[in-house]
Order: sequence, then C-alpha cells, then structure tokens
Amino acid sequence: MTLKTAMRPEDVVDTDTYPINNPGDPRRSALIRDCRNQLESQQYCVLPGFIRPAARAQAVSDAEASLALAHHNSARRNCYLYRQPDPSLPEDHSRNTFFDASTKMIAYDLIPDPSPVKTLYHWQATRQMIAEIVGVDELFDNADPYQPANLLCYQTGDRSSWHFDSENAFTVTLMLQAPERGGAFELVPNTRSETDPNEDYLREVLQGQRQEDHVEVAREEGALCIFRGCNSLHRVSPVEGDTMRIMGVFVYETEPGVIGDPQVNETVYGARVAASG
Ligand SMILES: O=C(O)CCC(=O)C(=O)O
Ligand SMILES: [Fe+2]
Repeated sequence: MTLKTAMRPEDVVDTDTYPINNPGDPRRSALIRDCRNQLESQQYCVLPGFIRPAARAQAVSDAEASLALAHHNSARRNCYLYRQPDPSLPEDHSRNTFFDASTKMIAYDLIPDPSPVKTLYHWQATRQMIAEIVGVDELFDNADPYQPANLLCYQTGDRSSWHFDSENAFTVTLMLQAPERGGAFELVPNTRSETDPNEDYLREVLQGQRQEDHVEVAREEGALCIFRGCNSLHRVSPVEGDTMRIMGVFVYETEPGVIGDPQVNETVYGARVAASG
C-alpha cells in the first residue's frame, strides 16, 4: 500500500526513545556522546529501534512495490569496487582479488515521496543528529536524482563482497527487514588509513587469514547504523531464505548541491539512468 500523505517525522523516528528533535533533552546529549565514542573506538555505532514498527512496515512495503524496477547489480569486483584487474601488479594484490557481489538497488526516484524512508532522510533533526555524531558542523542532503536515499535489497544468494566505501567519510544504513538467515554485516575496523593502504595486512584479510579481526555488527530490524566504511573493509554474507534483507542507505554531504558522477550512477542504478541523461 502506498501512503497518500507522509507520516509525521515523529511517527517515523521513535522520538520517545530518541528525542532528537529536542535539543534541550539531556538524553539527546547523552546519545550523541555515546555514539561519538562508539564511532571513535569501533568505527561504527548502532541505534536500535530507531524507527517505529508501523513506519518500518510501510518502508518494507514500499521496497516490495518497487522491487521489479530495482537495478540488479551482479559483478565480480575488488575491494575498491573496480571490475578490471591491474596486470602490472602481482596476482594476489588487493587490486587483483575479486569476489562476487549481487544486490538489488532501488534508487531515490523510485521510492514514493511519502515513504517513511524519505521522511526520515529529509528531517532536519535526523541530519543534525548525524552531523553531531560524525563531528561536523552541518550536513546537507545529497542533491542527486538517484543517490540521496536508497533501498538496498538482498534476496536469496545475494551478498556484498569485501569493499571500502569510496566517496563518503561515513555511511548511514537502516535495517528495514532482516533475512531468515545469513546477511551478516562484517567489518574489519581500520583496515587501512588515509595515509597507509596497508597492503600486506589487507591481502591477508582478503585471503581469509585474519578472521579474528572480523567484527560482526548485530543489527535488529529498525536499527540505524553509522559506520566509517571508507577505511574499514566490510561485507554482507549471502542471504538465505525467502525473506528479503532490506536496508535503507542514506547519503549526506558536507556541502550543499552535491550530485553523483553519471558514470558511477549508471553502474549502480543501471542503464535507465544513462538513458534519461
Ligand atoms: O547492506 C549493508 O549492510 C551494507 C551496505 C554497504 O556496504 C554500504 O551501504 O556501503
Ligand atoms: Fe559499503
């Protein structure tokens, strides 16, 4: 069922537990402090039960309604999201280590405007909370027609292979529907740094020799997760069973008016994006 009018943001976000719209509430300050500490020490933080059950159910039905239009991304790729090897580098180099990934991506323009996913994304209180958690003065909505808020769907066998998020200093995801089995989100905190590609260690992780360093991030339905995916390798294990894993993915920017690279968009959202210019 498509909503005709959007839910109020307070009916989407559980503001009883997370009073993010009330700057004077000491629970808000405590939340920001906790999340900042978590992000600092483990490269991710989780806010369980961030959205209310009715909003979550609506977002799930929005995803199911648009699934037929989703772009099926299925590719062998390396952890930098490239599909081409580099013959000048050794065979076991991270650039030449490829894994299968398969996901279905519902772009922003395919999500109904009244969807709780968009209400949550565009709410000033959400944006401001995230800015404070990641430690910047102000964040802005991404201005691309396709990128700002997406629904990332994993059906049986779908998975995301080890990768770094290339563009953003942090990534925001919302677990809308958990699968019956599989679909675990694993992270290797600080696999590399801004100044050090850490190739020797990275190669060991990619070859499965550093399993003790994998951190599995448990996320219940309704949980918001903020993680620093640009230097921490992460993946999602293959989903099993009939229940689709559905993840909201939100992109915020540190300046206004940011749009995506058309070529990247075509890879992520499919040929229709190129056709429409
Ligand atoms: O589906 C997930 O939990 C992770 C998705 C992901 O890696 C990302 O959005 O960068
Ligand atoms: Fe990622």
